[in-house]
Amino acid sequence: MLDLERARQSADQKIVPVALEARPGPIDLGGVTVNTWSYGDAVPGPQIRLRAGDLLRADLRNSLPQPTSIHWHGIALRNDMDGVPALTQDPIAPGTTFRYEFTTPDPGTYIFHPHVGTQLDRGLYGALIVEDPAEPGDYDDELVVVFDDWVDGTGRDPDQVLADLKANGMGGMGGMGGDMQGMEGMEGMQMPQSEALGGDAGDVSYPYYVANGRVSAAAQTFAGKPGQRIRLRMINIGGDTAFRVGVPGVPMTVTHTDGFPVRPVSAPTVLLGMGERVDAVITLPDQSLPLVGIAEGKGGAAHVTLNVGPRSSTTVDAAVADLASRPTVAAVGLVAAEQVVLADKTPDVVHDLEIAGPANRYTWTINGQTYDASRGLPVSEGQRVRLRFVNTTSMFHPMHLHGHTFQVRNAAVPGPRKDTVNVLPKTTIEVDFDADNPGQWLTHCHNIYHGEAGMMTVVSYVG
Ligand SMILES: [Cu+2]
Repeated sequence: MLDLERARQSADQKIVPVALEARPGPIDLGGVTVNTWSYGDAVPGPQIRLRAGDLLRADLRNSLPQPTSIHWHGIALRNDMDGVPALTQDPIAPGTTFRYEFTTPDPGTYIFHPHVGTQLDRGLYGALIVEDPAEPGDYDDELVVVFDDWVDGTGRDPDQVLADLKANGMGGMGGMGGDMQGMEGMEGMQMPQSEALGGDAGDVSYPYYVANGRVSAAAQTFAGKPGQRIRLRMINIGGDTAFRVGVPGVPMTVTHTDGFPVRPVSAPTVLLGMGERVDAVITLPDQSLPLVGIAEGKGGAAHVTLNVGPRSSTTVDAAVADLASRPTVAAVGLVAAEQVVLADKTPDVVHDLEIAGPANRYTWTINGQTYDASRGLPVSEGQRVRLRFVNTTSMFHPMHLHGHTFQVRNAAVPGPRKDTVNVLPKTTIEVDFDADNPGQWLTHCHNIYHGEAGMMTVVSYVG
C-alpha cells in the first residue's frame, strides 16, 4: 500500500495543505437558519482544489459531539486514508485532530464527506476538484454546483429520520418532516414516483432542497456574459434524492462523469443519483436563467442563477416545469472517452451483488446480508474484477465503489468510467475494474439510509 503511494509521488510533488474543522453551529440556507454540522462556518465546506499528482494534506479537527471521519469520494487513494472507521482507520474522537495525507492520481470532480452514521445528510461535505495539468480548457469559466436534500435542523435530524424509517418498517412516509403537518400518519400515501428512476423516487421527503447551500428563494448568483462557455461541475450529495439538472432552452454538452471523460453528448437535462457527478459545458444565453436541480419525483428544486445581465421572463417554476418535461440522460448510458477505456480482458473473478429490501424493519441487504466487514468479496491484486449489481427491488440504488473507477459494461460500446452507478429497479448492471489498489474497499448504496440499514459490503484484497 505504501509502495503504491510512493509510486504515485514525484520528487517535485506539490503539497497542498488544508485545515478543516467539523463542528456544530447555525447555518443560513438563505432565510432558513438551521442548526447543523458543517466544515467551518459554511455549507458546502471549503472547496479543495489541487492538481493531479499533488499531495493533499488535510488536517481534520473534530469538534463534533461524536466520532467522525472523511471519505474522499471517488479518489483512487491509499487505503488507510479512505476514511471508513473500523475498516481503514480508527474513528476520529471528539476533540482530536487527524491528518489525511495522500496523492490524488486522477483529475476530476470529486467530493468529500464523513463515513460515520448519517453524518453525510447533515451539512458535512465539500467539493474536491482535481485539475488536469493537460486540461485543454476549452471554456471561459467554471461553476461548481453541489445539490443536496435538506432536513437537519428543521425540527428533526438524519438520525431521527433513520429511526423513523426503521420504526415504520417499509419506509415510504417514514421520513416525512415536520413541515408536512397533516400528512403524517395518513394511510395509503404513495411513495414519490419517477419514470426516469423506474419506480420509487425515494424513502424520505425533505422540507428543503439546496444548491451550494442555498434554497431557491435566496439562490446563489453566478455572473457571466452571454456567449461565454462555462464548465459546470455538478455534484449530487443528497441523502435520498436524485436530481435532474439543466438550464431551460440551453443544451448541455456532457464531458465527464465521476471525474472521467466521456464522448461528448448534448443533453437537455441530466439525471444524477446520490454520489454521482457530471461535468458539462454550456454556452451562456443572452438572458439570465436558472441552472436547476429538480428533486426527481419529489416535487422540489434548487437552483443557481446564471446572471448575464438582461433579465429573462422565465420564472424558476416555469424552468422546473419545462425541464421536468424534457428527456433526461443518465450517466450510465454514456460512452467512455477513448483514452480511459479499459483494455479488453476476460474477468478473473465475477462477484454478484444481489440487492434486496426493504424488509424486516427497513433492512436493505446485499446477497441476503446486512453489512459485515468480515464477509466481503475476495479479490487479488492484478485481477480483472467484474461486479454484477442485481437490483431486485422497486427502487433505484446508486452503487459506489471506493478506491477505484470501474467501467460500466455495455454490449455495443465501452460504457463510462465511474465510481457510482445508478442501478434502476429490476435491472442488472455489470462493471469491470482492474484490482490495482490493494486494501479493504467499501462498496455500498449511496442512499445514506440504505447504506446505514445494511446495504454495504467490502471488496477485500486477499493474499
Ligand atoms: Cu439503495
